[in-house]
Amino acid sequence: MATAKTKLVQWAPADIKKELLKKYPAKVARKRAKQILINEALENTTPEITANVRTIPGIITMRGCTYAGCKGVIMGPTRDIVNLVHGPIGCSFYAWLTRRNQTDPGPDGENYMPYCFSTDMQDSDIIFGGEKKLAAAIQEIYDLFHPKAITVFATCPVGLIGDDIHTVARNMKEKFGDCNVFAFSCEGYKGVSQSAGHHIANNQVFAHMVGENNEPKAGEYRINLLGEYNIGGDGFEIDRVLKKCGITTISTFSGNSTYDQFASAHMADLSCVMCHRSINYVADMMETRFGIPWIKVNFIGAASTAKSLRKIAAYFGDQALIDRVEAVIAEEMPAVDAVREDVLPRTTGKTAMLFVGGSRAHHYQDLFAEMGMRTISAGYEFAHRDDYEGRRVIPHLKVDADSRNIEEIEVEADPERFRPRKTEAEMQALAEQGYTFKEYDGLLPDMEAGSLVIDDLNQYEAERLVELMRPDIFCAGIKEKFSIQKLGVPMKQLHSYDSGGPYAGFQGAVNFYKEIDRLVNSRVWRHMKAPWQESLELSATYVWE
Ligand code: CFM
Repeated sequence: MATAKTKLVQWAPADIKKELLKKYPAKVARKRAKQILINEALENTTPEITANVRTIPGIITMRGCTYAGCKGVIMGPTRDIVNLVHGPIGCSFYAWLTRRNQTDPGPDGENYMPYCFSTDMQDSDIIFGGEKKLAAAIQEIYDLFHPKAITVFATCPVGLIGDDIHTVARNMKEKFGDCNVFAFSCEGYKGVSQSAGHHIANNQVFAHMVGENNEPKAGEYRINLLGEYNIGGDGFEIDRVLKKCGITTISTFSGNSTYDQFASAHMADLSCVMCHRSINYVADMMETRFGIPWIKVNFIGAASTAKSLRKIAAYFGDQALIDRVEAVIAEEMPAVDAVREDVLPRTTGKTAMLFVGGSRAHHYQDLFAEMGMRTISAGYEFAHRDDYEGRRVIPHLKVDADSRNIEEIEVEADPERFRPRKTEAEMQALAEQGYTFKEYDGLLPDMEAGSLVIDDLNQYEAERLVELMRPDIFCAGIKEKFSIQKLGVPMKQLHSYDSGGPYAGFQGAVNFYKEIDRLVNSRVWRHMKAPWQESLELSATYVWE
């Protein structure tokens, strides 16, 4: 059967951009044009992209809401804190167990993940206020479970009626005395996407939990792993590798995390940032208040994993750790290479498109590159310009009304607990070796010149893009899954991993190679034509005829 693959070479990126915009009204086209960029990064002129701006109403975005970013993303994966949603039941139900962040209850067995906590607001609460109901719900949780902490999340109606969730939380905290209760003003409408929810969550986690436990922590080479959420067990694989290297993880923000990990995070000596978009605020605040430097890491892709481990080892600078890390890489890589070499003849030259959140559309390009696959188009749902162009653009970002809506908290050095982890001379020596702290170059410099980078892609553009360019695989989320597959192109969910994973670390890379090989080489996709696509004339008959 003839495939439409040949279209790829017939279309220049500028023509594809024109095609995507053709059907829009002039005003919409002008706006979207600024979010569709033809990459020229390899010529050293990283172009500017518009990002983190409001979605055009009605355009069917892939984005989520601010509440999703706060409750689902940052706090959701924590196992021993009760997350109580103040709002209508749907907000809680649809955020319940849908993100595939895995947990291991650990020796204490405390794990509230299987529960769905909600105040279940009704019409009468909207009219008369929901504060009493919220206080009663907090009390009920305390009586039933006696958890270390209860967190409260505001949904849209709560913001609209003006329930003072912070005062309720503070009063209950004082009343209990042995349970930390605090709230998040993360109403769904608060920002332009879930990204606002990350920021709100980062602020409150830092203000209410980080630094609460000053007990010294055991272990050598102590790090925080920031922005790793244990989707499909990624965090378990990263933990396995770090442990094998002798590196101690004091806290993970927030895959399979516990209250104590947040409370003790200031005891680490280095913060390693995996997902820059969701957690860079905590990394910065941790450095300012406690003197913990941060670096960007990436454990997606075997080569990236090795590189990140070496970077952590180089920071501590201890020969024993450096040797251990090399030994672990040497031990892990043969199994990875064996599978990679097996799939390479079948995957080399295939093409991928990645439209995911605020970091995976970048990280997963490494895994595809290891399989000889090219990423011809990619973009984030809700990233900011620094995730595309690198952190150097941060001082030039426009602060609009939507970003101003999110509180910036003032953080200063802690008078007792601020402790520089390295002397100035040591930092200088690392810098001279080319070691970079607080740096992230973004997605654009890693993509080929001429590739299409699209921010906040929508349903219509996704389908047009696939029809025009016919990639061998398209990666996004559940909302896109079936519409893309109906076009005859395999679709891999890179949010939930469908039912697969882990894909991080060495063993994760092996899983990914095998799965993508199966997907891009399966013949089933060419049989995806619906009857009306095969024959344009369908005649209907009544069943009783
Ligand atoms: Fe970070 Fe994430 Fe992502 Fe994200 Fe997300 Fe996610 Fe994501 Mo879905 S924290 S930005 S808000 S890596 S839930 S684990 S997959 S959109 S690319």
